[in-house]
Amino acid sequence: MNLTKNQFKEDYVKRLTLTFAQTTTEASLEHKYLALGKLIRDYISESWAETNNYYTKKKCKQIYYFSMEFLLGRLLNSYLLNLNIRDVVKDGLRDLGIDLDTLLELEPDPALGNGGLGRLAACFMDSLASLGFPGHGCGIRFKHGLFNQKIINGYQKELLNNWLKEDFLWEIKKPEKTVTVRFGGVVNLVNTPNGIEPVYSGCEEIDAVPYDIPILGSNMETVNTLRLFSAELPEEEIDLNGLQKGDYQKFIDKKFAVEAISQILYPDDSSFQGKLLRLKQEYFFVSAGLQTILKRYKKLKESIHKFSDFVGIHINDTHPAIAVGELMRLLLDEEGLDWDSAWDITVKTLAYTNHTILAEAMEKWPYDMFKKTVPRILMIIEEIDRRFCEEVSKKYEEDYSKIDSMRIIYNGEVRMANLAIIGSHSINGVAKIHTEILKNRELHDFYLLYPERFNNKTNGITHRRWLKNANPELYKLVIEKSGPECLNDTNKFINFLKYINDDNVLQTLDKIKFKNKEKVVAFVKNKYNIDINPFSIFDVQVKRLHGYKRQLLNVFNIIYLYNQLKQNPELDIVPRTFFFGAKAAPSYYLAKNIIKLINSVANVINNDPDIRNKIKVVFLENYGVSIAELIIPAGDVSEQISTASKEASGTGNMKFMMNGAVTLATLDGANVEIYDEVGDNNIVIFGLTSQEVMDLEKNRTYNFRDILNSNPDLQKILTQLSDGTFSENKEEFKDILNHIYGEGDPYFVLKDFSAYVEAQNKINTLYENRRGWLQMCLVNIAHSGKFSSDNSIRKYAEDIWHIKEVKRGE
Ligand code: B1H
Repeated sequence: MNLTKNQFKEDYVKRLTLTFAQTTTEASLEHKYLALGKLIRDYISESWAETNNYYTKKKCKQIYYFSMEFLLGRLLNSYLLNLNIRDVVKDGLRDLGIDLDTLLELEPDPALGNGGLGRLAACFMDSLASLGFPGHGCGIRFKHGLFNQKIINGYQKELLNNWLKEDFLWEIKKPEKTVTVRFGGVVNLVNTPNGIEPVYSGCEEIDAVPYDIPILGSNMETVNTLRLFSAELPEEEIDLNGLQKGDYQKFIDKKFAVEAISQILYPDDSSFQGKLLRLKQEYFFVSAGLQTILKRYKKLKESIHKFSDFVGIHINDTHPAIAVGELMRLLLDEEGLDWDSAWDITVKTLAYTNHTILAEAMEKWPYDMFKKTVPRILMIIEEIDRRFCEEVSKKYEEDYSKIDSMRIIYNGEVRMANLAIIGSHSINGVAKIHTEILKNRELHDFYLLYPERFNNKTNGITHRRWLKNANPELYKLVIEKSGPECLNDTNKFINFLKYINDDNVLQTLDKIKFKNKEKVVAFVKNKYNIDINPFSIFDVQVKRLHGYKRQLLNVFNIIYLYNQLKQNPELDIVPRTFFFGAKAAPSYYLAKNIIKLINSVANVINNDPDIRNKIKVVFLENYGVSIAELIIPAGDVSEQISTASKEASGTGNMKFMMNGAVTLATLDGANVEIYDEVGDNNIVIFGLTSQEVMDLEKNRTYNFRDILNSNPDLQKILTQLSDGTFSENKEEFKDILNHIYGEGDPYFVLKDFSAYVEAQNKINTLYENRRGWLQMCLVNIAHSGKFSSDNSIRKYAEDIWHIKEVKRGE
């Protein structure tokens, strides 16, 4: 937008005075921040209304991205950047004696997601709006987002996240758009003059109240909507009469049970718990979202048969897969369509992304629970299942194993992935290798049945948040050197390659990285009172804690290095700082035990004078989007070391690359594509391949003892886990020891250990050649443009959603 400094100052002072009846000198920091936020919201609002009107007027096809999680991160700085007024605002505030960066730190970080899946949804929202696509988000307004992690004596403690403690600046409550969601009860189908109709009795009705957040594109024109629903007790249920009689316990209990639906985000990443409340959450936002979409559609006055020409709905993993049943219900019961028409519309409207092949993450609801909670949806799903079996048996005749593997209801469970696949016209994986594994192995039978539905859409990240916002100096350098065409097309980052032999550019890269590292040094000193060396290699593994992500492999190498340095304090290595940031699901004991190990190892190493500060270990508490924005720009080495075949894509890998880190990786997920881009000389690859892992799993031929018996270094490390080296309590690391000795090292940590140590040595050697290292960083930055979520979204738009960019002027 066009805004002069003086205009901004005038607007700001006015906003502050009108809102808080204070001048800039009297106002608290909090009020200064809130006034700025409210002013920016004003600036956005006009375009927001215009965008919506335009979409309606032009009857643009609109996409709704249904996701349980949206891990947005702080929004104020993004809004400023996208409005292109950050500099004006910063200067204007400075004139008023206010520091913008201090205000930005006051914004709460809405943690409405667990990890990659939720962050991907947020990057996609940003890209949709920035490219000018009509695409919105639909999810839950969790009162409490992902827990805040506190490390106490090395253990993870979970604290309640209370991001809504103060008003959230960016949401607008829309009570008039409330819809009702129905749970439980009994449904009977009765014959009426209008045909068969469901009659409900004894169900519970809940209000879904929408809160809208504006998603502002960098094109300064599009403002899409992220609509999050909150569960409330309908007003008519608030029986004041009852309250007066003092009989309010029942009312309180009911209110509590209803509001529970949007109280808290389940903190599990990649594991399925089968909890009733979770099923209710899923149906709650899906039903509310679909009802809203249908209402809006009706205003277009188009035939319901054309629904999929105007609406596309994306199912982000199986969490919203119940949309298949709910859309059918709305079309059959509310719109009165026949089965075949309703089914045709449903399949054409829905598309599904699979994000994992981990068996423990697969959503399978107990049949009885499903029936009690959403009886009408179960009836419909049973009919979908019956028809599906009929269709498949025509094709495969008596091959029951095929039917059993694909049908929805099986063994007393409702399988949500099967439902999503059968009810969608498109099924995509999130990286090439992941999609291949889906097609050839996990979903092979479905692939044979519906080959045309399967496609790959490699994940991406928005460079606006992960470069422009998190590492502005590097962004400036890339744009300055690679040309203004990079502004709108990150594929042009490749022009940066021209500078591979330009010492000035390489030096500038070095300086920028160093400054970013110094910021982390100051943060770590201030927060943990640990001194770290900004000249050391910053080796970073930040992501959720999970066995398959193998933080354990990283720690084993650190212990190995420690042992080496103890034996030979003269050992010539480049100083290293190992950073970890990871939350563990509260009930995932192995993961929590690994956190304890990291902290115990850190404590020993950081305080051992023999080590002479050659290595340091830092655990960054409460890892989330805000910490990521600090640490990723400072990373030299990006640890992407999952057991091959297990990490569907990864997106942290892309963020590090874009910020000029060298990836140390297995050939898993999108690492494979990063490798293909940058080539052998600009990435360090090690370990088992996906095929090797899958073969070992299939043949059950892996025996960790074979590795252990021939590797004294590993024997020593495992002994140290129970001999008092890292904890006086010799039982301390029993979950980890059981993971190896009891479970047989399911993620091949021991198997890949030697290869990993070798790869780490290679990193050391490469880093010693400063110029060569900086050249590798440059190559990585230049190739990172390929992994922009803009590219991913363009492909979704073209292949799956069939929508075009909207230019309002036209
Ligand atoms: C991913 C999940 C996930 N895959 C269950 N699956 C959840 C599964 O609450 N739950 O029950 C929550 C999340 N998350 C991640 O998606 C993959 O592991 C990453 O490899 C991938 O990059 C990311 C985005 O596609």
